[in-house]
Amino acid sequence: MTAMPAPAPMDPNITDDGVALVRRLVDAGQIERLKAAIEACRQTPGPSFRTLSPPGQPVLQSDLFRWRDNAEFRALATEGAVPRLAAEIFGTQDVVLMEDQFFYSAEGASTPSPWHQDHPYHPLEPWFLTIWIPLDAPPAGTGLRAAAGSHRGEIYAPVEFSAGKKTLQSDAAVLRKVPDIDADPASFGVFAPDVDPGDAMVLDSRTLHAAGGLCTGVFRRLSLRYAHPDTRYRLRPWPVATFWAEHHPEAHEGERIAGPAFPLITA
Ligand SMILES: O=C(O)CCC(=O)C(=O)O
Repeated sequence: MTAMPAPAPMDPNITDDGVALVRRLVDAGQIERLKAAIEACRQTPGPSFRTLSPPGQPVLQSDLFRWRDNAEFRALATEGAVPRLAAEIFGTQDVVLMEDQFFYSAEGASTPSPWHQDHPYHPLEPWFLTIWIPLDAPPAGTGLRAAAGSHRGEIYAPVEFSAGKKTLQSDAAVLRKVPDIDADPASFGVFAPDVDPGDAMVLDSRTLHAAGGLCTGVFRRLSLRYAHPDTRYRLRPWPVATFWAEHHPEAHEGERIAGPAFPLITA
């Protein structure tokens, strides 16, 4: 068994700040293949595909779980630098692949991904990781923004992203609403670095973040989510993402999530 290398130095730091920036995680050749993979997936939408923007507007679209039928997404999610980064952060040899998700903003799209935490969409504990990777240079002001340190605070209600078919199981209000971070970004310690295609922003699932906005060109990006191997179901009294009912309708409190739907990857 080979020892895990020490985590790469990161600034800010995922443990202290709940967000970190990693430069040049994905190379130019893989970026081009992933752009083609997004186009192929848009032509063959899966069950989780959504047009998030209102009808009649330049689109913001998203799909999840395409690692299952697309070789390029599978390679990114299960081999090489991305799962290795997740394993380094967890200090483990294996990680659970939860999901891959792409976001496609057409030129002229203006629908944002609103401020939210990834944690409350998932009936899981403990926290997990999102690795967000732009494939195009983000048009001005549309890159990922994260409220540093917010992973140590309250868990807020999940926010419905979609103007059409819903992504949440209901709109029951059980948790408090996300505060208006854009009204006073400095007081929330918002971290919004300039990023290049292939860089990665790494988020603790409890960190408040937002992205998107008016896109002066096509803007494609990916989020890969990984959990610690010992992650368990924690059934929620609030609505979670609709896909949980499809993937594991009989989940039991305390059961490990690693299994065929959420594979254990050796990084
Ligand atoms: O890129 C985006 O628009 C949103 C990404 C995001 O918030 C996420 O994957 O949780």
